[in-house]
Amino acid sequence: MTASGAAAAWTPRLEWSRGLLELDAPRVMGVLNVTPDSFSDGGRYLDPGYAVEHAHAMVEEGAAIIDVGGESTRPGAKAVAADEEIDRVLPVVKRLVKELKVPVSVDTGKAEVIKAVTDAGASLINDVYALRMPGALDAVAAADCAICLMHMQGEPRTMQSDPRYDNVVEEVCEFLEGRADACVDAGIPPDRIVLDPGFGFGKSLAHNLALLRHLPELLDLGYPIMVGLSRKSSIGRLTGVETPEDRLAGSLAAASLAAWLGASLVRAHDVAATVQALAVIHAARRQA
Ligand code: HH2
Repeated sequence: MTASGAAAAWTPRLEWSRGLLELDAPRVMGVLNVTPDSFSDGGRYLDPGYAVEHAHAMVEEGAAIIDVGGESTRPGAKAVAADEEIDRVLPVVKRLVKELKVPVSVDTGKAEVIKAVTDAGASLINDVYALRMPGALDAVAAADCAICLMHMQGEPRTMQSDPRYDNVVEEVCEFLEGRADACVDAGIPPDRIVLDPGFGFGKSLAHNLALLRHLPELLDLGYPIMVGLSRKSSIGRLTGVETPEDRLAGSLAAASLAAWLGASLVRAHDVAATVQALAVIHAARRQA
């Protein structure tokens, strides 16, 4: 499989008015879930002290951005009210914005949470609903931040019950293009937008594999691409490894393939190992 020519000719970057993330090489977004029920690190970083310590450790390991989540989106997860989500993430975001040398992202789709964390200095909103929740688009347009728009079919509680597409790659591209257009129409500059096909979000294993193989078609939309495959159940199904924490080798293979095909950001739990794998892929891509 060849590295995407489009990606080689174009150097993606992500900007917002107080900052810039150069994406001239694939970067790692470190996952920090301050939730009791996330599928792989749930309950571990509910204490803000542990959460901040883990964020520092991920930055030491080479994370270019830290993504703080206060509500699990795993299939069947329970919804969390906005004020509870704010109570979970805001103390952590405030400390990370002050203490870290890398930008802070928040994984949320709720307008109230977006406003609270961007007022506190979060640089990126990572929204698995792609700004479709009430008020979310306006909240990002009014804030000084970048936005990751992710594709999801259905909603977390039911999304894996029977996902169906006529052509998953075309439909995901169309959806993401539409959401990016909505952002631009709302006044969000295009260089603040990153797109994510949403692996595991209303997708079967076959859908996930098709999206991975066809990642260069998403790149043709003209925005940097982020992927989140780390420890996910599709890696478990392909490898037969049941425990999410034990899926490192499979996660690295998937991250490497995505980076080879042009992904600029890889959302990962195992930062040091992912940074190492992407360094090799980047060197090989430069040669190509
Ligand atoms: N995956 C998860 C959460 N947020 N955001 C983007 N952009 N892309 C993803 O693939 C993605 C995401 C699920 O992983 P995790 O945060 O580890 O689990 P949980 O949702 O259970 O907290």
